[in-house]
Parts: sequence; C-alpha cells; structure tokens
Amino acid sequence: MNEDMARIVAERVVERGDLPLLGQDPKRTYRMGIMGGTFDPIHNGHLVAAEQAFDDLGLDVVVFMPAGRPAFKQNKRVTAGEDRYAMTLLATSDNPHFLASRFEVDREGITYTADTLECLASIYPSNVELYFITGADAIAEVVSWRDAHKIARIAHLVGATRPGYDLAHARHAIAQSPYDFDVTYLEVPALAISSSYLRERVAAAQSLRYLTPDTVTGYIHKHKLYGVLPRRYGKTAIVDGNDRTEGMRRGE
Ligand code: DND
Repeated sequence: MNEDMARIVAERVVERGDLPLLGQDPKRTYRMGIMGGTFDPIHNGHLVAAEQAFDDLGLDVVVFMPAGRPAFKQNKRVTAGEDRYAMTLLATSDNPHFLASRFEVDREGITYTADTLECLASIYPSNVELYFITGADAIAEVVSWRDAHKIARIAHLVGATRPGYDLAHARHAIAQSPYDFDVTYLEVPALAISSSYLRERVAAAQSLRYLTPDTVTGYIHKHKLYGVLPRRYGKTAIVDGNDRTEGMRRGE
C-alpha cells in the first residue's frame, strides 16, 4: 500500500463527508457503483438492481445517492431530502457493501449527475472507476441529460432491465448519441415496483411488506409521509374467530 496515496485519498474523502475510502493501492483498480435516485421512497427494486450490479460487475461498493433537488422534477412535489436520505440510510444499513451518501442532498441548487460524477472523479485517483447504475429505461434518457458528454467520459453506465422494458429503445438512443457511452445491461429479477406505486399504497393504507425494508415502512409511518393514515393501537378486531389487532389485520 502506498501510504502517501492512502493519506491523500483519506483526506479528500473525509473532507467530502460520507464517501468510501477507495483507491489507496495504486497497483489495483477499484470499482465504485453509484446508484443515483430520487428514492421517494427507496424500494426493493432499487436494492436488487444495485446488488445485481455489485455481483455481476465485481464492484467494491455501491453508494446510494439521493438527489438533492432533482434536475428533472422541478415542477413536482418531492419529499424533503432529509427524509429521503434517512430512508436510504435505513434501507442500506444491513448490507456491508452498500453505503448511503449525503453528497447530493447537501449540495446547493439543482443536482445534475454530470456535476456529481465530475466531483467524484476529482476526489478519487484514476485507479477508481465509476459505474453509474440506473434503470434501463433511464439509459435512453441519459444521452439528453445535462453535460451528457461528461457523463460518457467519466463513468461507465449500468442499465438494470425492468419488467416489460424493450432494450431496443435504450440501445438505439445510445447508438444515435454523438458521445461514446460505455453501457452494460443487467438482467435483474422481475421487480415491477416503483416509488409511485408505494406512495399510492401508503395513501390507501395498504401494506408495504416485501416491497421495501420494514425499517423504511416504519420511518414512513413515524414521519407521516405520503398521506399515511394514523395507526390505531390497542383496538382488537375479530378475524376468522381469532382476536387480532387492527394493525395485523391490515398486514402492517
Ligand atoms: P429517478 O428520479 O429516476 O430515480 O432519478 C435517477 C437518477 O437520474 C438520479 O440520480 C437523477 O439525479 C438522475 N438524473 C435524471 C434526469 C436528469 C439528470 C439526472 C441530469 O443530470 O440532467 P428513482 O428514485 O425513481 O429511481 C432510481 C433508479 O432506480 C433509476 O435509475 C430507476 O430507473 C431505477 N429503478 C429500478 N431499477 C430496477 N427495478 C426497478 C426500479 N425502479 C426504479 N423496479
């Protein structure tokens, strides 16, 4: 291990907050996955896609980065960055190679992916490769994101396939782009889950079990996000002849 290099990287990482320590050994290459998202809320589709990328691409770590003020959602209501970050932290906390970062949440102004990647590239030495993980449907759009040429230059793209998505669209968009994107497509288990589906379920008092970690569901209830209905404790109801609590009856 090169001690000077280790010290320089460590200083930069500490300065930037909660980023992983990578790149200390100049004799090897490191692969850092970046899972960017609004995560409003984070769900098992995000987690499975990141885990699949970690395994298939031999990544060293996956950093989940909730967007601060998402570039493309200026006219939409988005839950506070602090809440989205907290849910991301809870969802990733039991996986040793997942990490939640405040890197974008703490940044002023609109968060563009190209800026994030450029910043990361300036923090880490050249033996750290950046892999930006995204849904395959988003791959078709990356070509028109702000400063797309920088994204193509700095990072590899990882497109996780989603149920019912035809890769031809993404492949065509990449082929037509004037920039040289390096894209790897991954087959992830069919998880037809979306954040909007979870929000709808919360508002309709339906269970989120097996769609997102229970810690995230707990946070949503505790902080009354997405129009959650207040829980009623202590009331009993008769279900199939057995005493059950109201909460259990609703499958919470
Ligand atoms: P989303 O709002 O789509 O995230 O944002 C994805 C990322 O793109 C964020 O980091 C944005 O900052 C960035 N972006 C978008 C547009 C423009 C620009 C940047 C720009 O710089 O100009 P979601 O929370 O909805 O989802 C996060 C990721 O997970 C997405 O890539 C989505 O496609 C993917 N995903 C799934 N993947 C597999 N199975 C599922 C999924 N559901 C969502 N079920």
